[in-house]
Amino acid sequence: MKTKKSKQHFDTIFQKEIYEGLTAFPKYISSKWFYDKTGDQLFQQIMHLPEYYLTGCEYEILDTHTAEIAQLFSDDQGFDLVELGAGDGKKTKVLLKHLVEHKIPFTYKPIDISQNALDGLEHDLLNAFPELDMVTQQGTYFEVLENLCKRSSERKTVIMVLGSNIGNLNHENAIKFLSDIRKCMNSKDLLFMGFDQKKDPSVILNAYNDSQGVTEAFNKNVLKRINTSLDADFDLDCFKHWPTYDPETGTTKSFLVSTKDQKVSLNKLNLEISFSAWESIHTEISQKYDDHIVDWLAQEAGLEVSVQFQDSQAYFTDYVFKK
Ligand code: AVI
Repeated sequence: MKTKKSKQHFDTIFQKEIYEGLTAFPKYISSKWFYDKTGDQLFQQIMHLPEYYLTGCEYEILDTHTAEIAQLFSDDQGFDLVELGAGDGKKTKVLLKHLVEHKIPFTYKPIDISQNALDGLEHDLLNAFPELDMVTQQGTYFEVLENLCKRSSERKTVIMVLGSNIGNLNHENAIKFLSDIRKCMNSKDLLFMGFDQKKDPSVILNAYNDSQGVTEAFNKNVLKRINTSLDADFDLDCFKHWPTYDPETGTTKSFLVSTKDQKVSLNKLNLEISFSAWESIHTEISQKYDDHIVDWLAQEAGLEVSVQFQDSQAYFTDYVFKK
């Protein structure tokens, strides 16, 4: 067994990143690896948890301000509604219903990394709205933006990113993500994006530490994924799910904390990792925002906030950005 970073060969980015993260100090794993089939299902469950207010708040925004939002998006020549990370599309459905019922010309273009999610979404939406003009695309944000940049049509495009997905990026990467989007936007295009807001720290902490333990299972699922894909032997019972929230920075961080001295073998990587008792693996950030932070991020990325919509508790804000 090798424990040092000697010349390693990796077959996949997953292997490379898991190797790098678990041999670093302090240890880390990117939350993008949460989303295998089980991870997708657990996240669907999280969105229905009473403590996970984000989904309900954003639904309220879309439901309350549907007509206003539809008006903002509309264009005489019709428009393309590109949704990044569409998932099951539950929240978008209210808006789609309004657009279809009011015969506003548009094409819905949901994009997701998971073909499974897209198939389910297509089936569900075409059942509900047979007249919906819909083109699904499977891919990463990066691939999607590349295609968007290459488009030749002058048709207005509205890019939608719901659910505060941007919160899983640190500020540097969030600015890069926003800049990448801006580079693909024409003058009449809009970006509609959800940002979870700073609020009572206990409300935030509970959202990442639900009483049914679904978020714990979601966090630990990444170890299960490593066990399966990399022939590893993580004992999930010997790690504790530990979310934190820092009200100064607005950053929620999730960790997996080793409850004892232990060694874990990742046979496919020919690697043995040692954990000291109470050593952590940082697995996720879920950034919380206020208007100042969002204005700053937008400015850094060359964007401008034109309108914003908030739920009745001021927990969540959807911002509309233009170039
Ligand atoms: C997808 N993302 C915005 C979720 C969040 O709130 O950071 C993922 C999640 N992690 C734990 N619970 C939900």
